[in-house]
Amino acid sequence: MTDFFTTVPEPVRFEGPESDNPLAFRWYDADRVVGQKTMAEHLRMAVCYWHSFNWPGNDVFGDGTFDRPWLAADLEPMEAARTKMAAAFEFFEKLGVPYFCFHDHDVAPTGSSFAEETANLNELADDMAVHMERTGVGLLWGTARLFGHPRYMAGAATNPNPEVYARAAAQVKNCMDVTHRLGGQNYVLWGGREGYETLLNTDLSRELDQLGRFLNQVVEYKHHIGFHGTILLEPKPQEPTKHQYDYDSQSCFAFLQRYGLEDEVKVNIEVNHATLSGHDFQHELAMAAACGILGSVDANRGDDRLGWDTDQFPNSVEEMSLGVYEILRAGGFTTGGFNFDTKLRRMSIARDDLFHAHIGGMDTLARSLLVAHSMLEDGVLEGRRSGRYAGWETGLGADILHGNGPGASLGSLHHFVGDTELDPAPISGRQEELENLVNRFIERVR
Ligand code: XLS
Ligand code: NI
Ligand code: NI
Repeated sequence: MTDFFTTVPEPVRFEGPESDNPLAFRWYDADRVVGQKTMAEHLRMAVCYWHSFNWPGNDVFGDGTFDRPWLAADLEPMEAARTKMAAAFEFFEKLGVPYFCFHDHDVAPTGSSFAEETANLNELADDMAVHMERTGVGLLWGTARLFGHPRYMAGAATNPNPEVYARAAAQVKNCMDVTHRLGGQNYVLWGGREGYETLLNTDLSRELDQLGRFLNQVVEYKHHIGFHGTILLEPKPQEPTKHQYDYDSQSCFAFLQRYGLEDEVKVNIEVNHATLSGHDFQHELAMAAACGILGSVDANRGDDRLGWDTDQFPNSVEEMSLGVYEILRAGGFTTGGFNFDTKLRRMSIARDDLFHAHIGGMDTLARSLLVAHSMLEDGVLEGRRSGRYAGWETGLGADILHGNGPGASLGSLHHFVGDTELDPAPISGRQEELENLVNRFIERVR
């Protein structure tokens, strides 16, 4: 273990809600059993390599502010990558988080040729395997960075030049191989450049076909190497491009169906991407679950006043409780989990700020799990929901669904309404009462 995070000498421990120790968990008690599983098993939380260890704290107007010595320009790149990795695993281990996630280029320098890029990644993957073995930290997912290099400025799979497609495919193959080798639970594709800046130079129909072809090749390769993880698309409506094809869960589902992949690929829902697409986090999860493609989550939060991906740490128990509720209703995660795709604010430059941020996020999710579980156990919300649709189970509703009796056609329904002088009475949706109920669960959870 290195000693980069010297101000946090001990692993972070659970001390309970009454604790005032800022470096202790107040809600996340990894082994606490909630329903059928422990908190750790339900939440399957991960730290992301990129924002936490690879981002120097720069923004479009200013330079890096963070203390990340391994990012200094004059270091030997492989040595710097090893130092970064040691600090990252020191952090994962002290935080007690079960998983991490990475992009190929976060962990390995790209070098000056494809051969060098491949060799670097494979060599550093060997080092990662050793760290993983030593710490017991697992890989939630790997992904290839297909949006940073200038060659990808006009897209990777959707580039007008097939040579760029080929280069991206080769990079993804490398990254899938490494993800597979490290026991990754999923493989993610976020199409940061798979969209357009202007329709004046874009052939939408071709680009969608290219993206469909690419994803089919990814799925074929997954089966070819016997990777048992899940392939995940990460929806985002825009940023960096004006429009991204994987706009939201519902458009991803339509895309997957069009290219015959709806049983092969799921989605990785990011809170801030949901809000950028004009939806609640809860909506994106519920829609993905309804379409049978709910895979994993990038946990973070946006800022209501800002129209970009601020990637702040989640801190709203209400927002997360509604999200976890949808996940539990759908049966919980299988290969998925909660990855903190989160960035410190640029002024949070102390080394232990990374601990405070993740502890807050993990506690928020743990408390939200307790709320969501208690709402589901109690059954009051589910009872109210199913009660609203009771009419579809028998009689007229069942006849409509199955094409029987008065439900057979528009004509027979016309007769039925005429004969019975049907005049259904509206029933209250009781939204405010339900919202109060959710608040009651939040208040009571312990
Ligand atoms: C960017 C995305 C990115 C993906 C991984 O907005 O959230 O970080 O999660 O490429
Ligand atoms: Ni993300
Ligand atoms: Ni994002």
